Amino acid sequence: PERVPLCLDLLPALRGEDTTKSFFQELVNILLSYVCKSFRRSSKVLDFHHPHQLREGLEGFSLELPDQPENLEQLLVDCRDTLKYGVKTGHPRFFNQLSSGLDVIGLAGEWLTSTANTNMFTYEVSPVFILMEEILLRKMQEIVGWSEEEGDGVFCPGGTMSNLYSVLLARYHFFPEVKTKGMTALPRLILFTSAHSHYSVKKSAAVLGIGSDNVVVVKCNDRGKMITAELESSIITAKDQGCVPFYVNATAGTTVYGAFDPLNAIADICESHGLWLHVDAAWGGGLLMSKRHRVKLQGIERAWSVTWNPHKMMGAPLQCSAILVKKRGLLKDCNQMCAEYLFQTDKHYDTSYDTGDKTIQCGRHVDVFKLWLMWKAKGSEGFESQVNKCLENAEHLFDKLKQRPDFELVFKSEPEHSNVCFWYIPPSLRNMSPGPERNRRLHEVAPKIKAKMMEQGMAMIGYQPLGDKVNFFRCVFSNPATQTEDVDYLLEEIASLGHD
Ligand code: ABU
Repeated sequence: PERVPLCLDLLPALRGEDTTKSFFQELVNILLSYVCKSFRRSSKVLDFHHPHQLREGLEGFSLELPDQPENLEQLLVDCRDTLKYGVKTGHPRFFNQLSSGLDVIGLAGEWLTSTANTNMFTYEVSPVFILMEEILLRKMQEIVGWSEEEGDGVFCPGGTMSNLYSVLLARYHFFPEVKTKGMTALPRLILFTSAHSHYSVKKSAAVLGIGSDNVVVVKCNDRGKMITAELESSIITAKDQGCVPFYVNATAGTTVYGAFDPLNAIADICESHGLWLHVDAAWGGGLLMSKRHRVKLQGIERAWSVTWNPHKMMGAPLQCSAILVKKRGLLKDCNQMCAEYLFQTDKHYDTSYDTGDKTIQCGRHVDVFKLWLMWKAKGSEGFESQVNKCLENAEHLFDKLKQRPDFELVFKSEPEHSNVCFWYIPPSLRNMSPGPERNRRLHEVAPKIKAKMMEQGMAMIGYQPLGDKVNFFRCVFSNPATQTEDVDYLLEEIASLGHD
């Protein structure tokens, strides 16, 4: 009988081309079927199983690692099952995360990137990708509003890393001796960020040895925007206490409320106190692509550094995050270690293109090709329509919620980004007066609805408490596949699962 092929029969095996081709054809069929299903409303967003169920193995899908090789047919079944029990983040009814959607061109870019399997540290191994990164960074800097003489940056693994870079660079800018002497050579540094900002600012302070206690959390107004008077008084207090303020993070598009801090007012304060201004536009940066919405980021051009995640609002496949730095050369000065085995200075090309020494990584994944290809495919205008459409979905949801007596908005003002925050109020709570007992019961509503929703698998949305607000739903739109009919579906689904 004919032997079922094993991975040893694939290339580089002698005469392995045919086996490799048919293996890939089968794999492409699996992937294609998954892609098509992801967009089909009749298919589930997820087929949820508890960790112990998946761990124990479902219908022959075993996660255990064998001693003997499995054949290629089994590997294809494993590939199919891996997708089957995962979450279709490209599904039009996946509202759970800031990064969602399945961009077909972006996906093609990711496939090509994996096929090229190279490293972003030197021009010699990534000539085309290094130049694409330069072009993309320049384009993004131009969109931010920096002049041709300004601007540097790198793509790195996610918004948290981009924010970490910003704190690292700010500290180096004011205290270059930190690179060799460490924190012992420095005074007590203080940084400032708003109560609604991303937790990565505190994490950066912890990772960089500044300490999370030295992050001053500035109060926000009801809409989640930093109160600038509070920022100014916190800076003065820190100085009076003998500390050295050096950095302010302003958020353009907060994670939960989608709020935009007043960038110009914050920039004025930073200028008058000589502080580094970072704008975390991981989520809000995409709005720069829209003539209608970019006004919300007015003042971003005054930032010293900017985080912008195209894997969020622009729909690039994960991961795709940039840290943009106004001052040219700072990244290199701060991070360069001149490893001689990699960054030889006597190479036969312009070694300023060996950008690896600007980063805190050594090996670096190619995150740029998919975005470059998407930009080619859509043009800047394509991104603009995509962003506008997501915000229109948010406006639609907001209008619907205003009309319904069974839902309550967390804040009454129009959404600025695509975040819409709300409670579902079950019949048993509708006539209860506000107070601790109602809050206690309301806090339990969203987790219960979400659990049922995940068991059924037809939609997915996130919830959280925030400040004095008990658990509420946060709906976000970044998936161009989502239509208003999906928004309507979501509300009906929540109401039917939450009705008591
Ligand atoms: N800041 C990372 C994204 C968080 C979210 O998807 O909700």
